[in-house]
Amino acid sequence: MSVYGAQRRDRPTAEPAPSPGARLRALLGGSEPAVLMGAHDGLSARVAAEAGFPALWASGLCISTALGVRDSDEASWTELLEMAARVVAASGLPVLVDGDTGHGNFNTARRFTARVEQIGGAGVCLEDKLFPKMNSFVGDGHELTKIGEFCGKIAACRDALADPDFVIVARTEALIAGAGLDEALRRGEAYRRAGADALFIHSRQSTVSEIAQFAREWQSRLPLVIAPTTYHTTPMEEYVKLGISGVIWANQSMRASLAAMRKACESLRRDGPAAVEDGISSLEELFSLMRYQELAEDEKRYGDQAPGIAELVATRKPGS
Ligand code: SPV
Ligand code: MG
Repeated sequence: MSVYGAQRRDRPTAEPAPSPGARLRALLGGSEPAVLMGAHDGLSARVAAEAGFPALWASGLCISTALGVRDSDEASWTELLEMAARVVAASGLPVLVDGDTGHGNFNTARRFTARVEQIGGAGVCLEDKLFPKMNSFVGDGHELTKIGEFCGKIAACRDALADPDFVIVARTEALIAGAGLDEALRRGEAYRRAGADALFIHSRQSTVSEIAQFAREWQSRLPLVIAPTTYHTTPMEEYVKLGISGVIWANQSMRASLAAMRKACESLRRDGPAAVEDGISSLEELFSLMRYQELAEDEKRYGDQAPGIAELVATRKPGS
């Protein structure tokens, strides 16, 4: 894949490529849980793709962090979308974009969702909290939106899409808000009926138990997606047993880079560059990840010193 995201030269032309939505849908319909790696910019997206993840989560928390703001609608939705577009383009993978609450009402939600489709996203995830939202791990004041209002958002988003395979994930924060299992189930069912393709059930407990309870009651009415940030010790086999369809490693990449940047900055300030050199990526690694070699090859093909370029320019028909 080129740095431009599209498989410019290596894509066979005979069959149209499946849409990003179709690719994500297929992953969520697989026999094993699909793992969606969290990404927050072009670099983290490329690193995740290189590591072999099949799909990405464009995390609102991590994009906000990368922008230097809090995950409480401090970034505008166009700022978040711009970063999500970088995640899509840099990875070439199906990307589920965190749409938070839809950034307002049904109208902002559908505008955002339509734009996610236009930038090549595979799906959007909307959560049933009030705007402005606060990250689910911060504080206790997580107020839920009315069920009817959230169903209207889902329906409006569905109607704003061109690709029927684009994935709408409804996320209930009922367990985060302390509203209980029955409320979470009631909301999940309403969102299913409103047209959601998958349900994200979120928990911040340190064990998987409330997710397990939910999954047993839910009985695969829609694919279930989870983000095991606090219950991270649960083995993947448990999710297989529970019939979970998607597992999101939402913020580990950002937290890894935060820890590494802090360590490097502290050591550089204290001991100078020689102290960190062995523990950081070489420039060669960076150039290889970003395919600088490809640019050199393109220079030979398209640059003004390229052997046949004068003839090509003289003979090529416009648009060919
Ligand atoms: C995010 O990554 O922005 C999420 C997941 O929404 S969490 O932070 O776990 O709520
Ligand atoms: Mg989020």
